Amino acid sequence: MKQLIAVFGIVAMTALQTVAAQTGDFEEWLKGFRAEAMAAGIEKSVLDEAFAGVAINQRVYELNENQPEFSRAIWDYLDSAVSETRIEKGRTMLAEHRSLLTQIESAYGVNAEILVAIWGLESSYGRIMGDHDAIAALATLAFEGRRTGYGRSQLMGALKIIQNGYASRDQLRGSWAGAMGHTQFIPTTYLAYAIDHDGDGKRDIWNNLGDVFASTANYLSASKFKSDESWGLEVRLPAGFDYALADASIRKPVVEWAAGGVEGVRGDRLFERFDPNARGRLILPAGAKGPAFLVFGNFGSILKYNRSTAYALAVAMLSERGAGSDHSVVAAWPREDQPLSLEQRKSLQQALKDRGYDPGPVDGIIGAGTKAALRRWQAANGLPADGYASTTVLSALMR
Ligand SMILES: [Ca+2]
Repeated sequence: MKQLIAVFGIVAMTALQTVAAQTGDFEEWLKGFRAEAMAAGIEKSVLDEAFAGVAINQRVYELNENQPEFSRAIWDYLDSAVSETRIEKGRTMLAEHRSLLTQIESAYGVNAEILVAIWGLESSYGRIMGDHDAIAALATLAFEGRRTGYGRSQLMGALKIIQNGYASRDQLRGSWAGAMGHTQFIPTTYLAYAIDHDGDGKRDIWNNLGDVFASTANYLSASKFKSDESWGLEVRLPAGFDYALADASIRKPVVEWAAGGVEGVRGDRLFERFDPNARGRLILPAGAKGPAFLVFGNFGSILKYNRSTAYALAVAMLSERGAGSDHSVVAAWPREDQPLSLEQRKSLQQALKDRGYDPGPVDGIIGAGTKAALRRWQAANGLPADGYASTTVLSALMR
């Protein structure tokens, strides 16, 4: 017992010393940042109010340093993101706020169902908006770690929000990364796109649903979202399809996809649903063994909101379900084919390199270079060239 206390004492003291050292540095850093902010036009009174009592947020510091070893499979994400509970609640919210949403839909050209889907995903319809003090969280990110550039620009943005009187100092609460309100705007997005819908002088994305929906619609509209167009649909590919066509850089008119044998997964012909000249791209989020989707410009607008295919698909599915459809994804996800861990992704890149298919740097990031190298290796080995990095392809490569 005595020994345990002694050991615990040492650990505790080390931790305290680290915090003390960090706090000293933080105070020093904050002086420099304040000078910079004043040079950028932020008033001293705003800085005094904003930083009174602000210290490093240890929890934010740790979350920022934590690089996940495993990425989540898209089907696991979609199972929870597009749950029956969220669909039901979305339908209730659509009914409850119908007149406000219709007003905003006609003003901004963004469908009510899309707005409510984003609202449901970002904060579970306002239930979980994050309760971190945004100034402290952003100052922690700006001070040290992997996101100092992001932290600095967002902290400066938060100060401008206070100075302009859009929101009060104490209202600025949100996620550990500084995303705030019902639809999780970061400060620079807020400054550029937040709207005072009810005209009370505040852009209140924390309490006023008119401001929330109008701000979100305004942001999507700036990303070229169009309410009379579709996000896309799940499609069926013909036998012998050239998977090299499912590439982010290949965008073709509906007429060409249809001529190549692509059709709706429920047998619907593309012409009947879309403008034959609308340009779309094909995505295979889980490779050739999983579902395929033809996506249009609106899908790209949703991706600007959150740069994740899984997220954009969840918004698309939720919005369709909200609009009354009972469709879910038809083709089965390859649930046995797990995504790769960081180490496995590096092994895959190294194996491609060893076999003469240069994937670029061996960094565990599956980007365009790795996908292209993987496609070349798959094509040379008589496999569907989908460029999808999974456990199956890794073991085939290692053989
Ligand atoms: Ca307002």
